[in-house]
Amino acid sequence: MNKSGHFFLLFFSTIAFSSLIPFNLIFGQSAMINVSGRNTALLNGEWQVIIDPTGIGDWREVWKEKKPERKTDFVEYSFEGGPVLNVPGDFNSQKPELTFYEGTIWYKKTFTCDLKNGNRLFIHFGAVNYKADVYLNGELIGNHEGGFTPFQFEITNLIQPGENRLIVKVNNLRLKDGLPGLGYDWFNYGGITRDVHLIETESSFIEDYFIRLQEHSFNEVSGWIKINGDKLSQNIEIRIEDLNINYKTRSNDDGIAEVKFPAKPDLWSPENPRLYKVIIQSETDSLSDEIGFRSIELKGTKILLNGKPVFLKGVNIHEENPLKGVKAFSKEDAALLLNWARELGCNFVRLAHYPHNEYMIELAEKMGLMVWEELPIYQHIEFAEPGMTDKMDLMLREMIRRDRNRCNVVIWSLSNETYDFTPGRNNALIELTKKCRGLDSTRLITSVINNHGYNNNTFNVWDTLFRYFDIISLNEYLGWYIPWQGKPEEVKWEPVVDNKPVIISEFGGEALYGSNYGPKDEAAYWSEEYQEKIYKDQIEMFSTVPNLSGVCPWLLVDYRSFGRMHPVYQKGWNRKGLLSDKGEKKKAWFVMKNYYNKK
Ligand code: GCB
Repeated sequence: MNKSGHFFLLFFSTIAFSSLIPFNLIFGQSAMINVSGRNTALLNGEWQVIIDPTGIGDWREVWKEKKPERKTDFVEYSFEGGPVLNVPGDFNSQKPELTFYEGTIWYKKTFTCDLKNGNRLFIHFGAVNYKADVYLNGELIGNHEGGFTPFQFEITNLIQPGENRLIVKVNNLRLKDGLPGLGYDWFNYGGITRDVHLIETESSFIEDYFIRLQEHSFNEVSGWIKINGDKLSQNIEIRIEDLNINYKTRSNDDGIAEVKFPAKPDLWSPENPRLYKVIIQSETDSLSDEIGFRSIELKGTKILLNGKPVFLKGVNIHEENPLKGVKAFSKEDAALLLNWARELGCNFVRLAHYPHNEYMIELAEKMGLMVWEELPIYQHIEFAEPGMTDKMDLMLREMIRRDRNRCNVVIWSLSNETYDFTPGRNNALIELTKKCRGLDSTRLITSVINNHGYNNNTFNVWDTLFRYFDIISLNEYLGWYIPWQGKPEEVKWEPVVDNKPVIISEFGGEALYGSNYGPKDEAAYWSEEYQEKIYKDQIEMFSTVPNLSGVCPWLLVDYRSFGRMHPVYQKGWNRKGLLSDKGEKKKAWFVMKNYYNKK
């Protein structure tokens, strides 16, 4: 089948498929799940690159890799003899001249591939920040927008014997209609930032599944499995040896198999992060996963984990390894960040402000850390820009699809600190919330609010969008951006914030580790004592918050952000970490740890 015919079919079958199935089974254009459990080859390592600050590579058609043919010819670009960059990894930290770079870099990798007759081949990117145009053997095969979610292209009919040339145009320019948009308080690490895999499958394979505890039950597992390919209807078995389960089901003509069977698993929790080896076997494919079973739900103003009230002892984390000053992407990076969180006494982490790499989620699950996962719908997003809601929907589907089988993900957060005066904002977020619930009703949903006032020591949450979410998540910086107006333990709340649980999703202030420059009771000297006092006051204030169900300091460790320009105290780092960028513990760390130990 030729290429255009192939894509037409894919597009057509998606449309036909969606009209046949209920909304909560719409799958979008996203990548297949459980990559590590499949037959893969990694394309990580050194890639040749062309740095293209003016963007002229499109005009020169870099993907064609033209070569001089006559004696008088010359070509003004070449991958040969040029620099190389490591994949996965951000490009900014790999070469000094790329530190501040926002623009295009062309990446090239060659590979050979012996595809078994009748099998299919996909190229899968864990994430590319921000836009990717992917070319194979001189042809554009597709593109993707969004820096934190996976995507793939089928290349079964596009590979050739011998060497194949893969070229990816990566562009990390911030965009007015991007997600996130033009302004954000973290480092815009560009590049092929996560693993790249070739995935070989049978002609029909298990593309996706959702296996979890049935809501409101501890004795039943339910979900579905989706087959992709020419043999959609298949006998499928689910085996969980440790539970003596050998369940049989069958996919229908759309490739969907229903899953429902009794089981009495040990429930996953921070105290007992029990995972079960689950084998899914169809007639043509077999996959293994480690799945945990738990319930997370609301009862009035309480969050219940496995039926019991739980207080979320959290911390905010950006996807950055501060010790190396790089975007975090590896198992080792995940271990560094999550071990710190555990040392602080957390049972919960807010992975801000975009979906982090899979290693973070998987390791957190093994360590017993509940996760808040978030979309990069941040502050001044232009909701009314054409195509914006489609981008948001797609990113939502990509995020949920990748991680819905990870039981430690207990909260989907759809946005952070958007503004009620932005045209289209309320409607867009209300619709997104409905879609999220349609895709996954087994988790709690929130969006972070910081449209509130503070007068006469009274906190007034006037942005009532929270009525649409399960949890009211509030960012407040009393004691840092907003001076206290009375005793912290006497703060009043108006209106009494509904009958929902509240999480203080951000609070804190900046301190430079070891700062000894000026008076300790003045903010302008970034002292550890000033930050420590903010934490002590905040803890006093927590007792005044109605329905408080969790807190999340901003944040675990200092992180790079070029908007933080003070030449003595910041030097391009947001210093709100409880740890310095070298991992040193600031005084506030001990205040927070002590609070969590007693909680
Ligand atoms: C916020 C944002 C977070 C910022 C933080 C700060 O409200 O949600 O992304 O980085 O404040 O440090 O000011």
